[in-house]
Amino acid sequence: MALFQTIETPLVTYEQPLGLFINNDFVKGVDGKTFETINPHNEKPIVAVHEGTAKDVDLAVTAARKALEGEWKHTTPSKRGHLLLRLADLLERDINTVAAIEALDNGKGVTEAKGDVTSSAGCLRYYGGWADKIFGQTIDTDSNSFTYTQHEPVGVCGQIIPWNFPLLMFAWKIGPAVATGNTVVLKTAEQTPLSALYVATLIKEAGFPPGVINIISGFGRTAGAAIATHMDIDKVAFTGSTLVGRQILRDAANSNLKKVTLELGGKSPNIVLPDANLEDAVTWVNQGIFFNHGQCCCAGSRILVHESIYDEFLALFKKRAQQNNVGNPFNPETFQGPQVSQVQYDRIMEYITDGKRSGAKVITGGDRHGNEGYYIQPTIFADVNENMAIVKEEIFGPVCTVQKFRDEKEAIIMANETNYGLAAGIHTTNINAAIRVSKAIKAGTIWVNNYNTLHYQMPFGGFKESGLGRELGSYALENYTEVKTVRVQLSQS
Ligand code: TXE
Repeated sequence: MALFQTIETPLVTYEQPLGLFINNDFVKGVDGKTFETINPHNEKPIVAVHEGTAKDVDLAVTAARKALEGEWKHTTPSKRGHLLLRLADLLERDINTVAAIEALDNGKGVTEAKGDVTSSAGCLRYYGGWADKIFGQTIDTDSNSFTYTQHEPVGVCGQIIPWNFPLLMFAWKIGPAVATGNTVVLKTAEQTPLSALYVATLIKEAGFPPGVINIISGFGRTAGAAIATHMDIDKVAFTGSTLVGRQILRDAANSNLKKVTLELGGKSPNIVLPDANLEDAVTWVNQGIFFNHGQCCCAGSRILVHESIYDEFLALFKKRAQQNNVGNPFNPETFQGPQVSQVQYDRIMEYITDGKRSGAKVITGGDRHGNEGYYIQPTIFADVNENMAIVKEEIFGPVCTVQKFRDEKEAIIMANETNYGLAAGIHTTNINAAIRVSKAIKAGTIWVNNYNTLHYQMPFGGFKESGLGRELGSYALENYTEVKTVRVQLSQS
């Protein structure tokens, strides 16, 4: 099978790389396997890409190790920064192509996809700026010695990303790793391999030395597991399900105790206090659950509303959800496209069926949208209780539950009644209540009077079973550096 193919989209026609990206070259997998990626809008194959397995991961790790010990080691921090800035510029130059690939492969609306490209470029620039601002400390212990710390790259980093934000997750992962002088073997999700392969051409064009960033298309149990268990990978960063996150931690422990960061699932509460500006709250609650078709780890899927405004809120929210533009990703007006895959579609529809069966009331939605593609109606459930699966488990689709609370204390108890702790929202005009409730909620990000407004300058990650460590912001740099302490005994003459 070829290594490139021309693909036509309603927005652009472009050359799609199909190979694995190792040592700045597109190559076939050692086992000669390929797999198809499906267009979720019409359920038809887009193209087949070459599949990486453990042998290809080995080759990529060898390339990454060689780069780490060779040219990359001698690339100055400023130059590393410039390469990231250059890559950001190239991404923006090709925004229409990259956004079209995301719309095609993932199903997100092309306008949202352009937002992802801009945000990815912003993230790469942000970390490009950090590259020459990484420093340690000098520590004065006594007059006979000189002690300092040095922040060194961890080494070869394995990075495993999901399909919900294929490009953005790629940028979040490579940005801090490359800025701090590491090299990378990144595995994309099997549902969405295309955008990262296109960006690989930009990596080469930007001038990154061979082996610094290697990209493997492949499956979790083969290529993913090969990364997690590899003896020559020094760190693994993973975004995905909590189930696989646990496996990665076990794999790291059973192999070479590589460093691990995990960004996992969530069941985040979005609380509307009685004094909230109701129209604004409805807008953000809608954005909180239905943005990216509900396929956000931080989605505000449990909506908690004070009993005094519950009926009014529910009526407004229903109206708002029904206005969400669901349809073809290539329509610039589309807010919600199809779910990413048949598997995800089936999983979400099972939750909807289970919710109905267990007695929850469908306020709006509750069915598929149209008769082709993995489309699901924006769905709101009310009259639920805390034992229902739709209240307890991550659905990862356009489905939420609305519950009543009596007072702030009860809202906090309900909000924390979960094994997850990724995010939460609070809607109120009372600053005291906002800060009081923020302090009481066990979650990594609290959005007050907004939701899902992630930014590359702000750390992001989970309490409890939502993960380990923080991505983004300056906090992410710590994941990618080892601190070395040097103590020098001074001669007295
Ligand atoms: O995730 P997986 P799936 C949640 C969400 C969703 C559910 C299942 O609830 O419904 O997970 O989605 C790779 N070793 N999230 O099945 O399997 C896999 O190839 C190493 C939340 O897609 O966790 C892909 O690259 N890697 C989430 C990545 O892990 C393995 C985003 C994610 O796939 C592996 C996605 C293994 N044994 C899903 N098995 C978030 N936090 O944003 C799989 N992978």
